Amino acid sequence: MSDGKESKYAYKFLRFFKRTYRIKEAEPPSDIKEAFLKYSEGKNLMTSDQLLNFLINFQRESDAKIEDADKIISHILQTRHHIAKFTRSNTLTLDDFYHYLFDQHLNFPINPQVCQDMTAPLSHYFIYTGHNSYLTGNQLNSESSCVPIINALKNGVRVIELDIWPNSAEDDIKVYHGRTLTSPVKFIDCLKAIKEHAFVASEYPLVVTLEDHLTPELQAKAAEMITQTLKDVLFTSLECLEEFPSPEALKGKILLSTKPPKEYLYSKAFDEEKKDLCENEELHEEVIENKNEKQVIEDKNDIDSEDSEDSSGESEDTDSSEGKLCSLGVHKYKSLIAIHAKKHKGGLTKSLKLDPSKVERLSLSEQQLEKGSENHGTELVRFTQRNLLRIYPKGTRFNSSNYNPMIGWMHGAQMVAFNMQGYGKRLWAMQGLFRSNGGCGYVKKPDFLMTMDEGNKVFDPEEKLPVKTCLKVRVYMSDGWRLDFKPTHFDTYSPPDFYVKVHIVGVPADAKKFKTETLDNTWIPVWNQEFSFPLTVPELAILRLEVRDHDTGEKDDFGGQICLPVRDLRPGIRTVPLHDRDGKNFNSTRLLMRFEFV
Ligand SMILES: [Ca+2]
Ligand SMILES: [Ca+2]
Ligand SMILES: [Ca+2]
Repeated sequence: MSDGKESKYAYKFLRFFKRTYRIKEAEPPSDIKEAFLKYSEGKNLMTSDQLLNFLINFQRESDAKIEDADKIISHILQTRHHIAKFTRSNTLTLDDFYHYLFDQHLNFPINPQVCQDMTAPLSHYFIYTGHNSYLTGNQLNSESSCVPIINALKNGVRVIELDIWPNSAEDDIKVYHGRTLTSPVKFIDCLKAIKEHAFVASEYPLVVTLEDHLTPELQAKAAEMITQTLKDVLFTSLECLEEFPSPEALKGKILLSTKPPKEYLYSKAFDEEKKDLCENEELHEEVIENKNEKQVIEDKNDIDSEDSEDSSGESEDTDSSEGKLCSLGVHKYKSLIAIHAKKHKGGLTKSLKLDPSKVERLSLSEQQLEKGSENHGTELVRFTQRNLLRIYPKGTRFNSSNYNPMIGWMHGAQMVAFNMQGYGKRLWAMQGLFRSNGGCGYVKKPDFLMTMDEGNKVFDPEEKLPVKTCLKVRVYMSDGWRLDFKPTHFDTYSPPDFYVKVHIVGVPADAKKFKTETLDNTWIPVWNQEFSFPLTVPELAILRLEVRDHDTGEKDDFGGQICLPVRDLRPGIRTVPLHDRDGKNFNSTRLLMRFEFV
């Protein structure tokens, strides 16, 4: 990295001229020099005891052990000094020390382990949730495939959504985005992909939400496929759950979530008692509403009804005599549903009414939530203390874009469903939040969303909160670009002109944007600038970093990005790896930064 090396970069200039830019390796920032001097007690070499002292007191790694310091030193000596390790005892030079601090594999910015309590009910966590998980591209005519499902699972997503429909012969089940030109994929193939990859990134439970448009016959077939494919990893419960189990208790399990079918229609002979007037009325209403809904869709050619998980009008079209044959199958299908989805109708007050005898899942569109948050804020918070709330993108996001997740999170919504196949700052922020807690896909909700005061009052999202902590972020420098990019990648005739956007994505009171100055024509920019962020809800704050190359007369080029969960940031001097647009880690490109909570 350093050793006073100097290289040259030549750029062709106006065809005949060549302009040469020297690349001088940057010196360690003065903070690093000072820390070395202090902890090595003024010597040229730092021992492992001294390094340990630095880790504990400067980096605030309170549980660091002498073995950790020894390991760092021997790793650095092995990679940097092939001969010196035999001649020099276990100590670091200033340059070794700098090398260690600027190594993205040795000095990462967040805790890589699961570090939160995993024994609370599912409703206490934000869960990494995908929307239309089978789509490869846009919401209108892209292909459906198992590949995006597998990718999502590899990235730690814990809620997969499948829209299931009859095929044209009505003898098999396919997955696609209904009422659009998206091409289908077989349900059974999706189930197999899910089974195979469910726990590659996280051992905590996977929820599969089904948007069910099946006939009772095919629901029976679906039940068969599900039990055959998922077998013992499927979590089922005979009764409707009174409280959700914890992620810890559900490790290695898959839970199905959908609206239970109206099985009483087909099981008259088996279960006469279950049938009651009330339910009949509900069904009647539903038929009318479905008809209206279909009308609306035809009239407006609107696809926003995609998540009306009850929109299948099929059940009431089926003759009850032939229905009897599949009643057992439908019953079985119902018994596989661990998380019952609840229909949203008759206003939010009705949908958010609490039923102490059971817990359920409610789905709202981003617009329904936005509107609902205006005068149902505390009801939403109360509902999400025990029940699950899923928010989905509005249907007009044809290009698979995403929405502001903070509104959902501030109201306790566990499943803020995102289109995972694209990129953009919203998706990066979502990926950032779920880097927290070891990337296991479950992040504990802030305590204030889960508590009630003596007067039985819950948190009001409109309420102004006091500043809890202030995050100080220092951007020292960046390096590695020359190894990951061609000399002319950013500018044809000169090295890039980098600056860093330093944003906090968070609740409105916490959101803030800064950027460093632009440093012209250098592959190793040294900014050494500091920014302060007072935070009222650090649990939901995400540090968004993006490096761009400044250009005059055209749009600045994208360099690299990463979003980090503030509550998991490790204080001290840290190396922040940078990612491309799709979230793939560059091999060498990284930032050297410092984080402090004051
Ligand atoms: Ca450029
Ligand atoms: Ca330039
Ligand atoms: Ca430029």
